[in-house]
Amino acid sequence: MIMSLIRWPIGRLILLLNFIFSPKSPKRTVEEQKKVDENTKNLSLYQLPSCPFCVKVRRTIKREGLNIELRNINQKNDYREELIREGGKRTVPCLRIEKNNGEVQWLYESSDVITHLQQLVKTA
Ligand SMILES: N[C@@H](CCC(=O)N[C@@H](CS)C(=O)NCC(=O)O)C(=O)O
Repeated sequence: MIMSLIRWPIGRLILLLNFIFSPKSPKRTVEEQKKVDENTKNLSLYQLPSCPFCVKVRRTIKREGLNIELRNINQKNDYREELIREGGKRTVPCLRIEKNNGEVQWLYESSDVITHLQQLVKTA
């Protein structure tokens, strides 16, 4: 009870600071952006709005100018259940990576997700 009372204002503060100090997206040509979008088209991020680790990943998404679907696990039970059933645990952030052969990989740990996203931008 006390923890959720503390967590709520901290979450709001994180969102406010994130809004004020929002990173800028890079300027790309249409062609360049198309290549990046192609590399990230099969990704979706399971996350929560005020989770600091999710904010860190979303800031990378913005800074790198990526179009990745965000799936709020509190907004849709299906997302939470999917994450637990297929990913193995309910920790967020988690990046769902659908490979070209249909195989799905669930990548946990914000730092690993960020490294993966930056790698995709480099190879675009
Ligand atoms: N080391 C992880 C920490 C992630 C984490 O602690 N996420 C919290 C939300 S802020 C969470 O999902 N906790 C619930 C759980 O692990 O079941 C990361 O960097 O991604």
